[in-house]
Amino acid sequence: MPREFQKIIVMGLGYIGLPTASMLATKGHTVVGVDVNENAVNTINSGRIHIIEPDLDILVRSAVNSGNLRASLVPEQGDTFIIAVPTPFKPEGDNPKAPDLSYVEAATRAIVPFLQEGNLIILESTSPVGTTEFIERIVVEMRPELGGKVYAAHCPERVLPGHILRELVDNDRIIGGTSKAAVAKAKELYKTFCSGAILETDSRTAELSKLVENSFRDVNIAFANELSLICDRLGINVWETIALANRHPRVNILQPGPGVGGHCIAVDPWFIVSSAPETARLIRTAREVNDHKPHWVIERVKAKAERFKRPVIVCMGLTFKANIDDMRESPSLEIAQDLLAADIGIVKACDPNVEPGKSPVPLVDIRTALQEADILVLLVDHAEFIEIDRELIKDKVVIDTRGIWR
Ligand code: SAJ
Repeated sequence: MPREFQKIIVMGLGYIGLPTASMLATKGHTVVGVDVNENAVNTINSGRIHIIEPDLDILVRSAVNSGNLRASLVPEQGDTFIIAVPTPFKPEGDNPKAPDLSYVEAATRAIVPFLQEGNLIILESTSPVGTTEFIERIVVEMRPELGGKVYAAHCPERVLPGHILRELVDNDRIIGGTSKAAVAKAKELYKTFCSGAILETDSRTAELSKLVENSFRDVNIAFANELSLICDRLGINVWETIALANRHPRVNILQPGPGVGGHCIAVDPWFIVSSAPETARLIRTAREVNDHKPHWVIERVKAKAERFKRPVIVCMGLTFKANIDDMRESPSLEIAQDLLAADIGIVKACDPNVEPGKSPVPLVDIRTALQEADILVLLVDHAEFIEIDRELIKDKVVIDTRGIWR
C-alpha cells in the first residue's frame, strides 16, 4: 500500500517543476527539487523564486518555511521521481523540428543510481509518443536488476501560464502508465493535491493526448489567422465576421493575432508531425499558417511606412500573450526585431511587463509611445493597452493585430 506521505524528487524547477514541487510540499510530502541552475537552487532555498507567476512566490515561501521543500543540484533516494524538464527542438540535424529528448535522458540518467525497487518515475514534460517507455529502457540498461521492479507513468502538465496554481489543483489530469500498477501508484500521489478527475490510460495514449490538446488549439488559431488574411483581402472586418459566426450554436472560432508563441503550442504539434510526417498534414499546415502570420504583419507595416519619410514605429507588446512577461517564441518580439533590422524608420517597443534590460528593442512607456508614434503596431492585448483612450490614437496609423482598438 502506498504511504500517505512520500519523499518526492522533482527533476527540473521551472514553470512546471517548481509549482508542482511546492504544492506537494505544502500537502505534507517531503520534496527535493533538483535543478542544474545553481542560481535557481539558491534562490528557492532562500524562499524566493526565479520565474514570474502569480502567487508562486507565496507558495514557494510557505513550502520552504515548512521544511518540506528544499532545492539541490543533485538527486537523492526517494519514493517517487517526477521529471519536469524542457523538451525543445533538436539544435541540429536534418529535421529542424525534431524533439530533443536530451534533457529527459540526462534527468533519467541522473536519477537511476538512486532508484530502489518499488520506486515510481513520473514524466510530466510534454513528450513525443514513446518517451515514457524510453525512460524505462534507460533504467533497465543502466540497472538491469531493476527490470520490472520500478514503475513509470506519464502525467502531462496542462496548466496555463498566468493561472498555474489554480489549474494545477482544478484541472483534470491524465495518467498513462507503462503498467496498471504504475497508474495506480501515480493516481494515489496526484489525488493528494489534484481536485480534478484523474483519467487513467497507457503511457503512449497519454503522451499523444497532451500533444493533441495543444495541436487542437494551434489548428483552431490557424483557422482564425487564415480568416484574418482572407478578410483583409476582401476588405471585411475579421473580428465582426468571427463574432457573427460564433453566434451559431456549434461554431466557436478563436481569435486571430500576430502569430502563435510560447514554448508549448508553437512547439508540440511538430512532435506529432515528426512521428507521422506523411499523415499529419493539417497539423503541419496549421503550424505553417501560424508561423507565416508575423511575416504578413511585417509586410503590412512596411507598406504603411512607405507613406512616411522616416516614421516612428512603436510595437505595442513583446510577450507571447497578454499580461505575462514571457517572450519565449514570441511572434511580437519577432515582428519588433525584424522591423528594427529592416531599418524602415525609428522602431521602438512598449511593454509594461518587460524590463528595459531584457528588451532587444528600445523600450518606451505608454505615454511616450502615444506621443511619438506615427505608426502603432498593436501586438499584445495587455490590459494596459485595452484601456488606452481611443482619442489619443485616432490620428495615428494603427495596425491592430488583436482587434482591441476597433
Ligand atoms: N492565441 C491566439 N488566439 C487565440 C488564443 C491564443 O492567437 O484565440 C495565441 C496566444 O496569443 C499565444 C499562443 O496562442 O501566442 C498560445 O497561447 P495560449 O493561451 O493558447 O496557450 P499557452 O501556450 O499559454 O498554454 C497552452 C495551454 N494549452 C491549451 O490551452 C490546449 C495550456 O493548458 C498548456 O498547459 C500549455 O500550453 C502547455 O504547457 O503545454
